[in-house]
Amino acid sequence: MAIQTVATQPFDDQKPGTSGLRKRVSRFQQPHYLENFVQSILDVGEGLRGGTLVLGGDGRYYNQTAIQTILRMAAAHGVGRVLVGRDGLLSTPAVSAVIREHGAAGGIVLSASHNPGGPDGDFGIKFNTANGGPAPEAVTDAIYQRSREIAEYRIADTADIDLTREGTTELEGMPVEVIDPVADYAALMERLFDMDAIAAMIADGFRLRFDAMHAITGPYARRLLEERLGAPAGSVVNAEPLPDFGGGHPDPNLVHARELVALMNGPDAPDLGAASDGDGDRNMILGPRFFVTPSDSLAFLAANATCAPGYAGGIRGIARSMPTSAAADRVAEALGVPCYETPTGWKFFGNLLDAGRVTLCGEESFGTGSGHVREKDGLWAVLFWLNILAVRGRGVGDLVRDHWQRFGRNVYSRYDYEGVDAEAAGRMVEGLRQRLAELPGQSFNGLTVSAADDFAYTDPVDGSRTEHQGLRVFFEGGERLVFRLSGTGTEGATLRVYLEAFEGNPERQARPTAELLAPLTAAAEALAGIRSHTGRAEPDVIT
Ligand code: VG1
Ligand code: CO
Repeated sequence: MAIQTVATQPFDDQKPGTSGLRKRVSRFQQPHYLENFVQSILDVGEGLRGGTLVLGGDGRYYNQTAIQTILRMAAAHGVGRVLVGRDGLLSTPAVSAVIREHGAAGGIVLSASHNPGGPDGDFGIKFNTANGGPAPEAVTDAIYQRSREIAEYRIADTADIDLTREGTTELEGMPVEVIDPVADYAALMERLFDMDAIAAMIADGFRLRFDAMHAITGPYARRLLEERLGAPAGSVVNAEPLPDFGGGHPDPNLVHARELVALMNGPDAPDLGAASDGDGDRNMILGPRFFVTPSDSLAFLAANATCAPGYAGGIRGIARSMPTSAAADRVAEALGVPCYETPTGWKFFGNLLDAGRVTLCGEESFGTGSGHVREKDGLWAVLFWLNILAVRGRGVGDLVRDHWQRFGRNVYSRYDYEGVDAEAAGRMVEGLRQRLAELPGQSFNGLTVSAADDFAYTDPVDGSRTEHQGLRVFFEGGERLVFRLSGTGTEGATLRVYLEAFEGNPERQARPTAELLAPLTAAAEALAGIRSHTGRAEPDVIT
C-alpha cells in the first residue's frame, strides 16, 4: 500500500470562523497546514470511513492543489467513495444538494466565499455534514480541538487524478467519481420552480442580467438561465470561473458589483439584475433603479412563496439571523407562522430546517435559502424572484413598494469598516459591552435607548447555547443598532454596524435609505464613537 504516515505539529490558528477556516493562500501553502486541517475533519466527521464524501470548490487559486491532496488523504483514511465536481468545481449550494441527493456522509467545500482570491488572496475550507449543511458548532469545535493535538496525518502516495472528464477512477481502491457539477442542482431547481412560466416571460421580452463575478455560479447560471430558460446569450456575464476572480472582489454588493449596479441604474436597465458571490451562496437582486435589500428580499419571498410550485402549500416558518431586519417577522406574523432569530451564519439554520420548523431562511448579507438544501443559495433566489415576477407580471420596484405599503418598511443599512486595527475594534466593542446595562434611558442624537443586550441564542431543537453574537441597542421609536465583529475576515478586524428603523408612513417609505436612517446613523456615532476608535470617517462598504 502506498499510504504514508507523516509526522506533523499542530498549528494554533485552525479555528473555523462564521463559515469554515479562512486564511491567506500563503498560510495554507505552509507545509502540513492544509493536511493538518483536513486530517482533523476526517477524524471528526461521522461516517466518512466507508461512506461517501462530496468534494468541490469555487475554483479559486489553490483549489486544484488542495483537491488532489484531499483525495489522497480521503483514500488513506478509508473513505468509501468521493464525488468530485468536474474540474474540481462545485458551488456551496450544489455541494449541499449532492450530499442530500446521494446520501453522502459529508462534504468539503474549498472556498473563502466572498473574500478575494489569487496567490495573494484568501483560501478556505468548509465541512458540511450528512444533512448537507455547514457543520454545527459542536463539530467545528471538535475539529479545532483535534487540530490542536494532531501529531500525524495519512496520505496516499499517488499521482494526480484527472478531474477534467466525468467518470470513475480508483485511487488506492477508493472510487473517485467525477460528476457534472450542475446536473443534480439543475434537476432540483426544476422541481421547485415553474420553469415554463419563466421561459415564457423571457420569450415575451423580459430582460435579465446575471453577473457571476468570475466565480462559481457562471456555469450554473449559463445552464439554467440561458440554456434552459432561453435568456439570450450574454445575459450571464463574467461567467468563466477564474482563480483570482478577474482581480475582483466576488461579493455581490453595491460596491463590488459595480458594473451591474451601473447598468441597473442606467437608462437601458433590464427588468432584473442579479449577482452572486465566490461560492454561489449569496445573491443580490436589483430592479431598474431599485436595490432590494436582502432583508426585504427574504420578506418578499416569504410573502409570495406560494407563487412557486415548490412552495405552493405555504411555508412553515421563517428564520433570520439576528442582524437581519425584522421585515420577515411582519410577514411571518401575517401568515401565522413562527419566525426565529438566530446568530449569524448558516450553521444555525440547520436544526430548524431539519426539524421542519421553518421553510425559508435569510441573512442581511445577501443570503437566502430554504429547506431544498442546507445552505444559502444564490441562483435559487434569482429563480424564485423570476418565478414570482412571471406570476405577478409586474416590476421589481413596484412589487417591493407594494410590499412596504402592506407590511410597512424596515429601513435598513449595514456599514462595514474593513481591515481596522483588531485591538482598537475589540476595545470599542468591549467598551460598549460594559456599558450595555446602563444604556436604557440614555439618549443619543435625540433617540432614547429602551433596551440593550449582548445577543445569545439557545437552539430550540438541541438546546445548545451560543453567546456574544452581537451587541443590540433598541430605541423607543422602534429603531435598532447592532454592532459585531466579522468572523470571516483574514486581515485585521472588520466592524459591522447594522442600522434599522421602521417606516409605517406610505408617504415617506420611498425616500432614500440614507435620508431615513440619518438620525440613527448619527446616534450610532454618538453612542459608540466609531470614528475615534477606528480612525475611519466613513465605512468601506454600505449596503
Ligand atoms: C459574513 C456574513 C454572514 C454570512 C457569512 C458567510 O459573516 O455577515 O451573514 O453567513 O459571512 O457567508 P461575518 O462573520 O463576516 O459577518 V459566505 O457567503 O462568505 O460563506
Ligand atoms: Co458565499
